[in-house]
Amino acid sequence: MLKLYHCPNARSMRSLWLLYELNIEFELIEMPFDQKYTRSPKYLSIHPLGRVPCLVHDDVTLYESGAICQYLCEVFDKEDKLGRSLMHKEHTEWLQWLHYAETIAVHGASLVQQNIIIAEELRSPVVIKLESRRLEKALEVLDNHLNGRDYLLKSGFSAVDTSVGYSIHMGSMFVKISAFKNVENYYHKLINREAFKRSLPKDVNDPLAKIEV
Ligand SMILES: N[C@@H](CCC(=O)N[C@@H](CS)C(=O)NCC(=O)O)C(=O)O
Repeated sequence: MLKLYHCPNARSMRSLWLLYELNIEFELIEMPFDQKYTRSPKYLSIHPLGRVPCLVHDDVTLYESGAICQYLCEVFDKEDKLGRSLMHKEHTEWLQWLHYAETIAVHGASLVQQNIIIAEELRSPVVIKLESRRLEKALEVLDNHLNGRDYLLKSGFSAVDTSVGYSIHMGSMFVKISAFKNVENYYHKLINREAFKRSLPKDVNDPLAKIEV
């Protein structure tokens, strides 16, 4: 049994996108991004912080999107089509980008808090400016890396493109990615993938969206 707990547009989109890229069967538990669901006693008994993503595979429970990415590749991608296992020459580079995805995403998450979640009177223009600048810096490094490359790794598309791709997707709500031409071209390649499109939010009122926590 393979199950993914997911909220639309949240970091769990990384795991969902990757599951679609891997083309394996799984059960999707989609919840609205609402503490009524994410902090329900039932969900807290699965993920003690009540966040997403959370992946349950038989007796394994994982709740870090980076770990989920690595685990899914190790278990379901023995031929290293999307993963780059220990002996692969791109393994260390793959790992670096897997975690760099969070270096970008933490600033996006902070900007979600500042611009959307917290009450207007509690928002800080200084924090917004600082986090936007740090996000841009992280994108600048990525832009330099992508010079002359189609994807993060020379060998082509891999699972770490879903991790970093989601971070750009999130960051693009707050900074202009058109300022980073290589990032912009890369992002457009990623968002045209069928698996990415399938991971985009559906209407949570959709009767197919399964809510059971
Ligand atoms: N480092 C974790 C971060 C998980 C995380 O913070 N997820 C956010 C959504 S992007 C969440 O569930 N927030 C809900 C909350 O904090 O209540 C990962 O990459 O999985």
